[in-house]
Amino acid sequence: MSNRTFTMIKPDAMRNGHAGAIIDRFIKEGFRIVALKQTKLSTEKAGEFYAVHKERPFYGELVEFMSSGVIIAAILEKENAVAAFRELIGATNPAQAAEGTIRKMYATSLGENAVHGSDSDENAKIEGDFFFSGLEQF
Ligand code: 3AN
Repeated sequence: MSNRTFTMIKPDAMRNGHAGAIIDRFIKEGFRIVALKQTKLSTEKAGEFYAVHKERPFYGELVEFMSSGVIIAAILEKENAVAAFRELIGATNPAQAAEGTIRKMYATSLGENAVHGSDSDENAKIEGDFFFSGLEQF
């Protein structure tokens, strides 16, 4: 069990002005910020990040959406971070997300669901290293 996870505030939440409230929620829920930056994915980089979903029918739509605007990428730390963070963000589909979760509050649809959260310790490390060098992780 690792104590780090990786997240992105997606282009929909950025456009809708929810970034500040979402970061505030991370901190209030006890996640420490290890690394954080605003950036924008090219379609090539978004395709690389989501390569595990290449065969899924929504891959093209996902890559197009994730490269459609700026995002905030962050590495967060808390005990049992991956599971704790997925609980905080809620189900992939906001219609099925529990009351009070970030996706319930800020996501608009299954495709545009406000935040990403790593699904395993292994992917948290891979995804964090995709965006941040060792010198940017404290
Ligand atoms: P999660 O982000 O909750 O781990 P995954 O890994 O199943 O969900 O999907 C990765 C991302 O792909 C989701 N965050 C969502 O933006 C998008 N996605 C998943 N399923 C669909 C779908 N049926 N249609 C459009 N986009 C989808």
